[in-house]
Order: sequence, then structure tokens, then C-alpha cells
Amino acid sequence: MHRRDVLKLGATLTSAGMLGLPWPRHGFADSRSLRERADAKGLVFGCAVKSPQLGTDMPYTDLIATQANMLVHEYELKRKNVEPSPGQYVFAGADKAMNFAADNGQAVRGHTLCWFQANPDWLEDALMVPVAQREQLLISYIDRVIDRYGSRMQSWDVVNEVIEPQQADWNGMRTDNPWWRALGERHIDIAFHAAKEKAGEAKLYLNDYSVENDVRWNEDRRNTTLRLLERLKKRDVPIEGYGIQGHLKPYRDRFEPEVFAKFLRELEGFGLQVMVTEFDVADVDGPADPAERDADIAAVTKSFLDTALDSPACAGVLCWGITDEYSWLSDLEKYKRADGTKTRGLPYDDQYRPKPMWDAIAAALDAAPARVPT
Ligand code: 9MR
Repeated sequence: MHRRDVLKLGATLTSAGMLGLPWPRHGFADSRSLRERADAKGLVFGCAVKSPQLGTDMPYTDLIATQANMLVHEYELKRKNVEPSPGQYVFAGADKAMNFAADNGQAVRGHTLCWFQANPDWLEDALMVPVAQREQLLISYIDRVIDRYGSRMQSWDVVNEVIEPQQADWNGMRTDNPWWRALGERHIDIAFHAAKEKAGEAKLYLNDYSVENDVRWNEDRRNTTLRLLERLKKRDVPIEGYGIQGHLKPYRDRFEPEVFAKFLRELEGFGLQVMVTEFDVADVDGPADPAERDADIAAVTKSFLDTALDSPACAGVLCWGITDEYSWLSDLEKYKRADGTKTRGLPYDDQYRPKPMWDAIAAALDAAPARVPT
């Protein structure tokens, strides 16, 4: 049924979309899921999940179980959700996804322990204390969460989104960040050291966005990232991975494989594991015809994932959701489509039918070099 749906949809796509990228149809010789294709290569393929929909929206639940070999919580492992008031920890939502993953033999990523966003309202005031106590507010939280899930995770986004070259700091670091205001760049070191204590085999990641495109502001972000990684390595911060979120916006920021490949080679030089951690494709500013947008999205997906998976450092890819029905891109003013329709940036549409993007991911997984299990 799956394959038939793919082919039926694909049959309407004969030409390239507005971006002019060719999107030839791929004939699949078998009906394997994305999960099976990734497994066959020793790669990660998975997605972010929203636990309230698990077990209540059954078609969604089925897609998550069959298509993903790794899950990540879309929001339920953020401090705002986990520690809504000081010392009161709420793990029900996070546990639900953890249990689902265990029942379905899936790995999990931990997202995220330290971020400038999605913090509880009380945190900023609580940070108005002497420095040693500010450190404790970070360390005690990480201890508590890693204690609960540490060894169950394949990796942790220990620190999320710390660079912002457009802000004032001369190193290009994000200064509009409560952790920066409280502890400066040192907050990154503190978070990684605290995580390392109890993380077991889980790899410790720094995670960030807009480092893949051939535009000046992404170039600045790549350079800032590389300089930060140099400083962290020099200070012996136990960082083991770098997450490329991969929120593409092809009608705004041009993707150029060579530029991205160069950055991947630079990351390889740091000996880090790399993963595409939040992949989706915003179709804002694209043509009105959904079939044309789907062709563009598929083409840029194939090009982006071929490049990423070609890097021996890259363990695989997680999408930021699985169906357009539940995509953050449709909720956010700057990515919403002007015609009021849902964005089409995930492998399944809002009726849970696979799209050309699904084909593109499948084709990229099939073409990727197999990983040697570690
Ligand atoms: O998609 C997530 C959305 O549902 C949450 O409300 C929001 C705040 O928790 O976070 C979104 O996920 C973000 C991720 O954690 C970090 N990179 C950008 C993602 C999209 O904003």
C-alpha cells in the first residue's frame, strides 16, 4: 500500500519546480520503510515526536513506529516542560515517548539540556544570585535529567543554539541568552562537564541551525561555529558531536552542496560525530502549485542528504516531525504560507500520504555508504 501511494503521487510530478532542480522519479524495487532502509546501512533515520499524539492519533503512531529507528522529543524534554516550578520535575510526557521507543526497539536523542529558549518563567529571576549558585542551577538540572535518562539516550543535545553572529559579542556568541548573561561562554563548559559525569555511552552534542546554505549569514555562522569548537577543544570540554539542525528554506537561502561538504570536512577534522538533527524544508515563498513545491523540496532534500550522508562522520538524519499535520513551520508567522495552507516540509502530507520528499529520503538512504557499526 505504501509503495502504491508513493508511485501514485509521484506520477503527477514530471518537471522540476521553480528552483529548477531536476527531480527524476525514483522507482523503488521494494516497499521497505525509511527505518528499514536506514537499518540496512547502519544509519539513523528518525523524527521528533509529540507524545500526546502517540497512541491517540493511530495513523501518526503507526508512522512513528514503522518509519523511525530513532526518536527525539519535540518539546517535552525542555526545561520549561520538565521543571515548571523550581524543584518540581514533570517527566510524564518525556516518559511516554521513552516507553514508546522502548516498546518499538527505537533509540532516542535527548533534546535539550541547556537552551536560551523554552526555559520556565522563574529561571531568569532565580539566576540573580552569586555565580556559584547560578552554576548550580545549571548543574543540578542536568544531573537530575541525565540521572533519569542518561544511559538510555544515544546522544544528548547538551547545549543548543549558542551562536548568533548578528548579536554583539565579538566572538559571535548569542548574548541574548539567560545562560550567557549569568555565566558567559563558560556555561557551555559547565553544561558539558556536568553531562559527562553520568551520560554513560551517550554522545554529547552541541546543536545549531543555519550552517548549510550558500549565503553570507550562514557563512558567518559556520566560521563562528568552527572558532567555538576550537576553543572548546582547547579547553578540554567533553564535546563529542555536532548537530546540524537542517531547517532548510530553499526559496530564501540557497543550498549549495559544495559549500556544505566543505563545512562537513571541517567538522570531521574535530573528530566529532555529526547528525542532521531537525530536518525539514520550509516552502514559504514557493510557487502556488503544491506539486511544484513538492518537486523542489524533494530535489533539495536529495541534494542535502546525499551531501550529509557522504560524510563518514554523519550518523544519519532526524526529521523535525513526520507529517505536515504537526509541523512547527505551519505555526510560525515567518514560515506560514500566505495562502493559509499547511507547509509541506515533512515526508508525509497532512493526510499522512507519503510525498516526493519521502522518495528523496529513501533514495538518499539507499545511496549512502554503509556505516561500520561502532
Ligand atoms: O518544534 C518545537 C516547538 O513545538 C516548540 O514549541 C518549540 C519550543 O519548545 O521548539 C520547537 O523546536 C525547536 C527546537 O527545539 C530547536 N530548534 C528549532 C526548533 C523549531 O523552533
